[in-house]
Amino acid sequence: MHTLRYTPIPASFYSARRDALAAQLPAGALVIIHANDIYPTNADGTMPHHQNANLFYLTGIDQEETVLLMRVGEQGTHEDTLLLRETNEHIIIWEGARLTKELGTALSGIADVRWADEYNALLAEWVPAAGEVWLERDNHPRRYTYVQTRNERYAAALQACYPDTKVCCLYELLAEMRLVKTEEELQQLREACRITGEGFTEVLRSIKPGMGEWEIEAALSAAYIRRRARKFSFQPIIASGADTCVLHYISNHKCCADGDLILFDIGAEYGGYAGDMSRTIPANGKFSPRQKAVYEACLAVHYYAREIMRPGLRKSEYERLVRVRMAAELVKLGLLTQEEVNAAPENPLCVRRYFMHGTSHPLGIDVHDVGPADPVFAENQVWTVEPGIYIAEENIGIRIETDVVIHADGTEDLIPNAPLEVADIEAAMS
Ligand SMILES: [Mn+2]
Repeated sequence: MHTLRYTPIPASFYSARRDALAAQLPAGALVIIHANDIYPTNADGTMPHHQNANLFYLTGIDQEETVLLMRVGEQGTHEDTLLLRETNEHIIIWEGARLTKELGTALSGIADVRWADEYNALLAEWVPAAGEVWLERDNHPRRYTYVQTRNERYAAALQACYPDTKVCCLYELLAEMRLVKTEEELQQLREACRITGEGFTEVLRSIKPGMGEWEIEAALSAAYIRRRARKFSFQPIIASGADTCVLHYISNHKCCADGDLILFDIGAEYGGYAGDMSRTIPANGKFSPRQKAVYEACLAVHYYAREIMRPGLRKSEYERLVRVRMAAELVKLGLLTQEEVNAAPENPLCVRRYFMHGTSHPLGIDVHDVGPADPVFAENQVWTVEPGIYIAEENIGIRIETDVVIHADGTEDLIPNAPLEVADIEAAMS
């Protein structure tokens, strides 16, 4: 569609997602999902709008002030209404026209599109008539609430206005749905990952000692946006030297010194879907023997993790198996003793001294995408695979991450276009 930088998923996908959600809800349920707020910075400034992931998942609409209302009837039938911000003279001059009702329908598959000023009147009619009101809430286990979201604010207001109305949370249902990707979603993720790997490989060739981490960030940003990404899918980590051991280093303010490693944790966002990749490279194009030994150890664990990621394996069991494999590598590197590992050989938590994060998280609209607490791997789930070894006393931090789709017979690497082996990295940089 000419109004978007990306090729959107067809509206039939969004209709099918709403059908699947409605099929799990009781007759009389009213679903209400709001766009995320536009957050202020200072003076007349705002943060860029970032769409609510569940609203995007169910409508494909990436515009502020959007609301999805679904009235569920018997046997999963449902009537959907989309509220959009109406364009006016002021908006046309300052921001450009917003979606028309026709475009709203074309993108979302929802026939009943109205302007957002009908919001209060519609809810005054539909909320008291509803048996249950189902609201979007973010129950991610690691969520930290700095401010109330629009959806949380509405939940509080609803309970105050209609204390007898039963309010239910959509989080678990949508988390379960979003964990398994459809073919349309896989297509967006493949493109996000293609851009992520291709842009990195292009930039890799020009990296030299003395470059600023920020210069590499700028080159990556150009490489991604030129390929129709909207932006990085998260704050990019370009960490050299000691900062390779800072897991979420994002200031990217140092110059890369000869002999340093540079750890990249980067991703492009395409069509609302996130790529997420880590690579670790020598600033001067050649790994030292010790850097190479640690890299090869991490890579062995990376391949092992991809190998055992199969339908039917539970996530926590997978993480345990990866820890066992990592323990063996850390012993070989002289970082752990065999005695330490033997104290708990089935689950050697001592590896956390050098590998302190999880191996994998779901990937999708969100970089840390939603899912049930401890899911069982299944076909068409998309996961990152990202073991790391961080030795602060040696200024060696290595993380090797790709994204994979789980198929019946194994995993599909979504970033095969970025060098992974030592020889390939050194060749690309020579
Ligand atoms: Mn990741």
